[in-house]
Amino acid sequence: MKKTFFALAITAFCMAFSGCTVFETDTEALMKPPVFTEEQEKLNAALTEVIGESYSLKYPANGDMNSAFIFEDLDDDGEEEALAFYSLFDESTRINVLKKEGEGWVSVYEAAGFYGDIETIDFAEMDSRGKVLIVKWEQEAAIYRYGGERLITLYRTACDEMDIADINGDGYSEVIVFGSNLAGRNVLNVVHSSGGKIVASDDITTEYTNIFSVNEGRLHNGLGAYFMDSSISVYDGVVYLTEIITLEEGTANKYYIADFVEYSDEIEEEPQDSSVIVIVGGDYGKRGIFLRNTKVYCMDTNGDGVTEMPVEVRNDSAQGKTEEVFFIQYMQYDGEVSSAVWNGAANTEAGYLFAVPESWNEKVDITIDSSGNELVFSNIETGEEILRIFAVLKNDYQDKYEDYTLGAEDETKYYYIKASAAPESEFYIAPEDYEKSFIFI
Ligand SMILES: [Ca+2]
Ligand SMILES: [Ca+2]
Ligand SMILES: [Ca+2]
Repeated sequence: MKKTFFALAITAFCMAFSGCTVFETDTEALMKPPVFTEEQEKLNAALTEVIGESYSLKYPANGDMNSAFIFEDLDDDGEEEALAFYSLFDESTRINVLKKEGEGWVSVYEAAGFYGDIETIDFAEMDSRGKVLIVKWEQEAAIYRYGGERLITLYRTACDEMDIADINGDGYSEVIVFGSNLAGRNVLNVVHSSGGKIVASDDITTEYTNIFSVNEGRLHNGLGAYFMDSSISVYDGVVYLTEIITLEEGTANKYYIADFVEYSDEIEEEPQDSSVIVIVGGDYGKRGIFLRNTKVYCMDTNGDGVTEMPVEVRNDSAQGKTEEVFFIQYMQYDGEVSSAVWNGAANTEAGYLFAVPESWNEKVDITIDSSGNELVFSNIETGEEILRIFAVLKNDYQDKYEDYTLGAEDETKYYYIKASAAPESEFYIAPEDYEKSFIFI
């Protein structure tokens, strides 16, 4: 069964791994205590029969599969097997495969694993040969295939973190292995199936410090791509960066937004063209043109299956201000030119983007009203307020919003809008357009 490419808008997801450096961490990822069902008791008995009583079961710390025994039809023969991970006397963790026999279970295969805990367990199809088991050990990742009552190690590698995604969009999964090289730089490689073998691409050096969003998507030419949005630390804070990884005929490549979106070479000297992004905080070279201040990420904003990349637009009037909020454009590249398919602003703390006409970029100033974390649009020329947006948790007190209209809601919040522009104004947005103007992030 092939994985379906997800083409719906805004399907980026944040991954949460504990104890990692690559991805932003989620402190809620806790191990579940073992609670044995009747079936698990039988498995426990089968395991005790072959290895004695002095073992301790290991639970994957993260991911969906975090119970003591994992049930899966490993060889796709219609019968579920069970996997158990355990260690004896604090030695390396071992894997045991059990199969059902009558009412009980018997152990059919036993394999050495690696030292330490197990972080995640996944099943995926990396080619047409069927399912593989992917285990992220503490410092390694390993890929196994089960068949003929044997568990074969197809591939193993040192690994700080990993992710599983269909990078090239062919319906089969690849494994992205994150690590660092001898020089201390972050590197990744793409483990994929090629010519009947599981192989790794060459290492790619990457810039990220903390990845906060990954998105399987497609580039303009239909090529599948893995969009990584991350923060990097700079001398005076944090900026955000997109790196795009592809797997093209077995070779992994990395792109930046600057490879798809035109920019002015003069940009770092003196911003002349205000329709172009101006983020200057140091000598970042070409790739640095699209470092941004706003924590937004790549997504398919218009649902056409092609992923857009966010860039910031700064109007001239905004220069010299200390707390700037930028217009954001989601850019799509057609192979020759790039164009904005979405234009608006973000309040990343409140978790939304709001679309406004591109004509506003030159005429409107955006601020975040720090007292209420409201996004405020105002006329640069007159200073008059045009529109403000306030996000409030649904279970918070709602009384204050008399002058506001409910613009949209999601599971947890109401998004209220207070519009001050008259209907004939170029800064008027009709209330019936509020809801579709939001993208929740
Ligand atoms: Ca089976
Ligand atoms: Ca693939
Ligand atoms: Ca799109």
